[in-house]
Amino acid sequence: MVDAAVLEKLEAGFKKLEAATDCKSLLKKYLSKDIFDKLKGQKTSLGATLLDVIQSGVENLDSGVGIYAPDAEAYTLFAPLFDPIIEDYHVGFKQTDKHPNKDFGDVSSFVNVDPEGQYVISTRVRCGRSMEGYPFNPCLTEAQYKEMEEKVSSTLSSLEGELKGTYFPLTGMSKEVQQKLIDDHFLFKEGDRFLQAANACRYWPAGRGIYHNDNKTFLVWVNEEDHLRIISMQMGGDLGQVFRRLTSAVNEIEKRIPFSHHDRLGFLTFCPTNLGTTVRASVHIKLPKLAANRDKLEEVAGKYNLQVRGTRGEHTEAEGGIYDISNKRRMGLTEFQAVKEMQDGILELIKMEKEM
Ligand code: ADP
Ligand code: CIR
Repeated sequence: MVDAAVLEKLEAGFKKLEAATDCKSLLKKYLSKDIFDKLKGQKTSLGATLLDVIQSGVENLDSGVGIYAPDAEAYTLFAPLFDPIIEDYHVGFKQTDKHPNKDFGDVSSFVNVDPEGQYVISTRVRCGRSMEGYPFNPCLTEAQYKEMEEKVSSTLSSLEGELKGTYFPLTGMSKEVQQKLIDDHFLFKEGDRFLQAANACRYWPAGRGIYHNDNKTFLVWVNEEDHLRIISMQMGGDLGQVFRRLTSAVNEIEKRIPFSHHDRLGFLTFCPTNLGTTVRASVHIKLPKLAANRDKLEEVAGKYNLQVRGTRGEHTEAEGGIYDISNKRRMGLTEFQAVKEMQDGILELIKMEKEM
């Protein structure tokens, strides 16, 4: 049984969403009264409710999506809400569709998207992974956060060659070092209100940290939004080199840590936008002519299934005309296809900019 206090919050949240006529989130779009009534009394075996799923989007009416999965079971139990949102975000991944098996494809077919270095400042590809046997943020205990951090950092310490690096826990890191890592785009920001409202920042900074190699081209975020975010990045537009480094890192880490995988949804993540491949391949790019109007840029990018973000990531503004442009879809296509979609779209945008 769901507590009376939780039910009361749920009813108030639903009313708030109903009244928010200018709210554009997918939560608002798909949480009908029927679905709400069907799901409000449900509880996962770890005790998570619909409130855990929707509270971020209720508190932040400017959310693009607005929901998170407190544990793996939530994707099944609350499927009447998750499934249409997944289908909408991942552009046509239907409720009867099955995400394909992992396939990095022929990584040598990726190119430098800007060999003359005129537009692209840097390139990054990341993927997310959840550790088997652990729920997501709102259901984790402080002891679990620390245990996971220990498992991940000790595993990463066995990596060699280009992937060899050091783990830096957030606990004890000076504010200066932390801010420099954030400003240089290597570390997650602190105090994300969407994550906070989703109950994803409890016990912060316990169990959180970053691993990176010396030149910060290979990085792993530990226990931020997802258990692991595996990242490859470097200056310039050499997507081939960036993706090759990522695939070799993921292959190495997968040999050592078992990850949560769902037969239909692919790799499981806290946010439904990251399911499936979990891959976000992005460039930091300057397109002064195309970007003279951000709405226009977003419209053109949308045609290629690309998403435009600000310089410091999601929900930020562009600084100095630098945009973060990445593949939007992560489900219903392979890792290779997700990165290819980004490569093809960026090559088109650069071509358009040149012709303007
Ligand atoms: P995520 O990649 O996990 O979805 P964000 O949108 O919050 O998360 O971005 C995380 C960080 O990665 C931010 O500091 C952002 O500026 C940085 N970033 C993303 N793409 C690039 C890129 N191509 N080059 C450099 N930094 C990047
Ligand atoms: C939102 O709904 O805006 C936040 N919860 C973040 C969603 C993830 N964004 C995305 O487009 N990948």
